[in-house]
Parts: sequence; structure tokens; C-alpha cells
Amino acid sequence: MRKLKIGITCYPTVGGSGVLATELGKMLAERGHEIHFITSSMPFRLNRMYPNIFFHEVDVNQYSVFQYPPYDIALASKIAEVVKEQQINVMHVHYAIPHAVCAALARNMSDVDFGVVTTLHGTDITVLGQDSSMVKPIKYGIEASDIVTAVSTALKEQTYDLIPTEKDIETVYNFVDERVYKPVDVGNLRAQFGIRDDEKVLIHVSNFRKIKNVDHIVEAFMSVRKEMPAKLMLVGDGPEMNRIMQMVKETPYKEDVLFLGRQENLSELYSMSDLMLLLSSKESFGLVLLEAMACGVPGIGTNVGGIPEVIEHGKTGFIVEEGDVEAVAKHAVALLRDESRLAQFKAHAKEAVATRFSSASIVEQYEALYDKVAVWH
Ligand code: GMT
Repeated sequence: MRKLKIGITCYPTVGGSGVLATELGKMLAERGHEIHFITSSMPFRLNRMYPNIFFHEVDVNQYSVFQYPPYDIALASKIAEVVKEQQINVMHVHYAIPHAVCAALARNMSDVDFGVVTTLHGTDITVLGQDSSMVKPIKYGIEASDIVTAVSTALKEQTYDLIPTEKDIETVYNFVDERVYKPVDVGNLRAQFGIRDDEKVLIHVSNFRKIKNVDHIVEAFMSVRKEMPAKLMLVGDGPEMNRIMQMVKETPYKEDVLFLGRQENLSELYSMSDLMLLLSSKESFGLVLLEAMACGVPGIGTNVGGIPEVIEHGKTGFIVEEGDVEAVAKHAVALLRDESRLAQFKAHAKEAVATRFSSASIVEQYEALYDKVAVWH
């Protein structure tokens, strides 16, 4: 495989698409490619020095005459500048809106050519695609890209439902770094969190947006808790947090719900857990499910978006209809009470990460796509 100079643009703050883009950049760098992040701030997972990873900050000036800072124009200009200076072969942009459109603008402005790969992550299609004023810009961003990928087949199909385009879209699943996400020894962490040996641990990790249905998670947990000793760990923060805290306060098992806020060392928290819950109303993939599975934690998820492509019903977890909290509780109690079945599910979850979602094979899929569209200077 030829070594490439790859530019990556994503939203660098906490969120699945930023995590995926950063992890991909790190793995590509380890495989000898030169990586240039062109983002508004340092991607948060870029937490150590890599000799072949560079960061180019998009400077968004606040001009007093403009009501809104021109991020998109500043990004397009920066992409054009970096591509020329660094002789970038291919840009990989995450999100059709605004990033694919910015890459197209950069290509028009620039006097050197480069390939463009766009990855659709979900919100750019499932939310913006519902807004009629956004359909044409999304279509434009998709069609101006050389190659478009979606993180699940469900997202690909939703894109065709919402956006009138003939463009070929390839499914390339999310992955995790298996060296980080693996079962780890947690010492006496369970005891430090006040979790007794006879208690099972359920976990939910998200940005607490309304679409994550954290209230359904709390309701399902309360039904589980009525049946058996258990704790619920809620990890993350976001707009729904206050409402959820209020809701939990009014329940009989409020002491059994642990609010952990945003956390860095997720593999430790997953390693303490027995079951992951992701009951979203929209979810193009559910990267947190894969993180948990890599640590040997099966999941219960809704029959929504890409979740059924991640969880194999009856093998690595269960799929339930959105809002059916009693089905969640029923599956959870049955599985958590049956130690040998739980052990099987845990093993299958790890195996799925190593086979269907192996980072090496997914990074190779991206490399093959870059190789097809790379422009050599
Ligand atoms: O889930 C979120 O709220 C964050 C969002 C994002 O744009 O970063 O995540 C999306 O991309 C992830 C990485 O591909 C997927 O695993 C998430 O399922 C997807 N979120 C939604 O579709 C709601």
C-alpha cells in the first residue's frame, strides 16, 4: 500500500463521529501514512505525540459586522491552504453538512487537486435531511465527493430515502482500538463505587440528548431492580441530565443509580459492567455499544437505525422496540440471572468485535478507498 498524505476534518469535540475520525487518524499514522487534522480545535482523543500526525487549526474570526462567525468558509480556505502546502493526496471529511460542502468549495478554490472521501455519521442525514432547505446542500456535498461511506447499511438506506441521489454509498462500520477497549483489571473499583459482589451492573454512556431516551433506561432499570440487586451507571452529560436526575430522585431505588458524568477511562467502567443499554430513537451505529462489547459487555438496544447491525439478537444482546421498557427489563433479568448464558453472551460480544468489526479490516477498507481517489502531485 502506498503511503498517503491524508487530511481529516471532523467536529473535534466529544461525540462518536469525532472519536471515530481521531481513532482512524491514529491508526492510519501507525500504518505509516501522514495525517493532517484540519479542525477547529485539537481532537480530544489526540492525547499524545505522534511524529506523523499534524494539527492545523481552523481559525474562525468573530467580525463585528457579521452576526455569525464564518466557520464553513474559514474551513474551506484552510483545507485549500493545507492541501497545497502539504501536498495532501486525499481529504477524509466526516459529515456531509458542512464538511463535504467545505471540501467541495476548497477543491474549487484550490489550484491543486485532491481526492475527497465523505463519511456520513447520522445527524447530518437523519436530522438535517428532514429539513427541506438542507436536502439540496446535502445532495451537493454527497455528489461532490469522490467516495461516500455510511457507518451502517441502515444509514445508507435512510440517506437514499431522504436525499434524491444516485451516488453509490458504501457501508464502512465503526471500529474501536482493541488495545484500549478490552476487559481490564479494575481492582477494587466496584467496592469504591459502593457496588456489592451480589449486584449486577448496567451501564449507559451517551451525550444525554433527548434522542438517547435516558428516561427509558431509568424506567427499565427500576423494573430490573425490583427483581434483583443491581446498580445503574449513567456516564456522560448533556441537555437531558437535569430532567433525568429529577426523575431518579423520585424513584425508590435512587441510591442504586450512579451519575458519573463525563469519563475518560471507559474501559474500566465497561469492565465493571454486565450489560449496556442503548435505547435511542435515532442511532446510525452506536459506537458505545461496540466499546462495551470489546470489553466483554453485551447490550440491549432499540430496533432503530444501525443498532440491529451491531447487536446480534439472542447472541451478543437483545433488540427491543423503542419504548418497550418492559421487554428491556425482561431480557435483562433473564440474562443477568443466568450466569452461564451471560458468560456466553460476553464471549460472543468480544468475538464480534474481533471479527465483524475488527479495526484492522475497517482501517484497510478506508485505505483501499483512499487509494482509489488519491491525487498524486
Ligand atoms: O450520537 C451522538 O449524539 C453523536 C453522533 C456524532 O455525530 O458524533 O454520533 C453519530 O456518529 C457515531 C459515529 O459514527 C455513531 O456511532 C452514532 O450512532 C451517531 N449518532 C446518531 O446517529 C444519533
